Amino acid sequence: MKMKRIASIQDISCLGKCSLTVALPIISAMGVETCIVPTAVLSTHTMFKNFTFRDLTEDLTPIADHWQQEQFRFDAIYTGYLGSKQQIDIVKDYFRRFKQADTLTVVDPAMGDNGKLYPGFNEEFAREIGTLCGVADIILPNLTEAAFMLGEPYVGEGYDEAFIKELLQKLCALGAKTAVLTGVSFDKDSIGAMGYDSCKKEYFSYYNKKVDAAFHGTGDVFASTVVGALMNDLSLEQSLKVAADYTAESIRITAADPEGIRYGVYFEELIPQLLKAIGK
Ligand code: PXL
Repeated sequence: MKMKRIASIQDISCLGKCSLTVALPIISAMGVETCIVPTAVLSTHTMFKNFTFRDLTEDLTPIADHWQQEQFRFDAIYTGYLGSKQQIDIVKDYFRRFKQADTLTVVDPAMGDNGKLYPGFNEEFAREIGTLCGVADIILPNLTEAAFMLGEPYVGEGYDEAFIKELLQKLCALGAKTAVLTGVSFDKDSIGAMGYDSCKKEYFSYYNKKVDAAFHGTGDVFASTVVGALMNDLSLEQSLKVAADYTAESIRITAADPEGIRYGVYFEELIPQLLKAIGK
């Protein structure tokens, strides 16, 4: 069987375990060729102080030009953390050039958490990311990103299922075919994801036990695993389960190590289990 090939467009944080340094190992391990389009090189992710930042915007269109000359095809295009409106416009151009009938576009609007945007982003940027979500097949925002994209107040707790369903409808109204909200929690013991397929008009969800710890890059672990699982022909619902279990277990083992790192999670150790979970 021909190996699937995807392109992932996001930054390289040299140390920090997020964006491409998560997408590349996870999706490759799942047996999918993972081409990368690095949008910037940072010495670390933005949780550290004094990180270096080299913007690669100028390289993005020449990369697309070359790929197009070579007539490369992609089974999916998956985008994460992006740095500017210009980069968002270029990603839309990648979609126009490389999206064929069977190419899945997955947008993780990685720009904030816990009610706040990451350093360097503002409300205008959030609305721009909303327009990128509008041209995607699947979007994977957390509650913070959803609120900023919709220009609504952030509600981080005390909400009910009807509230989440309404948010999902509004996210699909931006134009995305399917929206998945991550970090959804209706009680103190569980957390998970709820999605809405606007074509089938169906909701789906998956929850597991909440681990009382938060690490950078876990949204990227989750999104990368969803993409990898979908490319292994799992349904979106199955992919959410695999991704939620893998992310939760990565958080659990990291938090359990008192001497462990706190800037990312130990996703590497669990790759064998991840492959079992997708039947490899
Ligand atoms: O995981 C999201 C992410 C990606 N890339 C960079 C980041 C972050 C989160 O802070 O700083 C550079």
